[in-house]
Amino acid sequence: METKKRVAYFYNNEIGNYNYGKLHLMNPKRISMTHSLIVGYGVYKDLDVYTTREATKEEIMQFHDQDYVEYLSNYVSSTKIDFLRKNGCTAPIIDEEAKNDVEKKRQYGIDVQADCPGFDGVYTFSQLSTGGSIDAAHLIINNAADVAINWGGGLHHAKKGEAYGFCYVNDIVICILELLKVFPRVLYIDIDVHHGDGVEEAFFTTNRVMTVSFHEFGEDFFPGTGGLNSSGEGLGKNYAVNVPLRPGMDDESYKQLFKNVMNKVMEVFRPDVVVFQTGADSLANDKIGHFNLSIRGHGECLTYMLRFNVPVVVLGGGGYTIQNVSRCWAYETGLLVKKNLNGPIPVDDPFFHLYEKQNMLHVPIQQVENKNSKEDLNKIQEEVFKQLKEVDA
Ligand code: ZLS
Ligand code: CA
Ligand code: ZN
Repeated sequence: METKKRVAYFYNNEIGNYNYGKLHLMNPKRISMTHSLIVGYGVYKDLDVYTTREATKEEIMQFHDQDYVEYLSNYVSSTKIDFLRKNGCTAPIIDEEAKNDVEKKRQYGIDVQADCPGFDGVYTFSQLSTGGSIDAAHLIINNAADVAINWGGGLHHAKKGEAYGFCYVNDIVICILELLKVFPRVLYIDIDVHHGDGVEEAFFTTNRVMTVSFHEFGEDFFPGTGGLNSSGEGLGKNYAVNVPLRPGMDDESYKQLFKNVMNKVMEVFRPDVVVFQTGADSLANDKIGHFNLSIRGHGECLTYMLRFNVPVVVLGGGGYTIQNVSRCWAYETGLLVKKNLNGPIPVDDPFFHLYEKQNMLHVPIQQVENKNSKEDLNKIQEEVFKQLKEVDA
């Protein structure tokens, strides 16, 4: 018998106001859009709602290098400096010199033209993303929730001393480090269309964390790591699981593979807690990813993990067709409180204009070619099972 779960939800109104830059694909507004739908569909009242706080420097330095964190926290964009100067500010601006140091920017992965621009408030944005993931972990630790959601988290690429792939602070690694203070074994699941490289790397040599990432792989798809035989080292041998896939994955093949793999993982690893990164760039019609999942298919992967009666931290991640991201995460918040959301977007939603072309929660998807043949998928599953046979947790 499945019992009713206590579901906690972290949100801060500020997070949607940060801006990676006009041309960038990562848009924090999708977090506010998700929140509006959660309120509009009435899911809100079934959640324990918490306001997300900013993670402290000390918390962030549990994973990241001090010099990198100092650099990020002092970051002031050139446009902001120009603005301040134009308005007669003569005071020294803390890291003006450092920030204009091209060498330092390169070292820390900050580049305005590229994936990780320095933008106004980049550090506070990262603190908010991370604060939610830490407090989600604490609620689970204190047995105050069975499921704890932070849609502002899930930034899986950030490295110890470097921003990478739209991610500056790895809230997931820090969340898992908190959980490891209490729980012997943590399972990390990543259904973002990209490989969860930062999290995998952080726990590559330990058998206390198993990382499992499903991702698009090949033809130079970012980040290029996460091949079938990257499986951990030392004590961590076999505790990194990768499921590299070609474009066009559809609901049926993805769900089947996901369930088969996760069932085996639960059997051999028996985690005390699950951290689930639910990047929505694996949905159909994403601006970066090339999978073809429906919102219902994506959601079924998440709810599949509830049956094991292990507490779950649910985090966001990628997702670049922002109307579909908010639809997906609002729908999944509903699923977690046993509500099957559907129907039109509430007309009084403050972002209603963004959905006007297609005003339903669930949107139809076109059939595209699945570049993964049945044989490919069987082969991958077989390889993963072979690896999991070697796990003796
Ligand atoms: O997993 O593919 C790359 C690296 C590049 C190509 C793009 N150029 C700008 C840099 C060098 C090889 N990067 C990926 C990163 C994807 C990060 C996914 C994060 C996550 O979902 C978790 C949150 C990438 N794919 C697409 C782009 N970058 C990209 C496309 C278009 C633009 C505009 C804004 C910025 C620069 C121009 C950008 C990035
Ligand atoms: Ca992934
Ligand atoms: Zn992604």
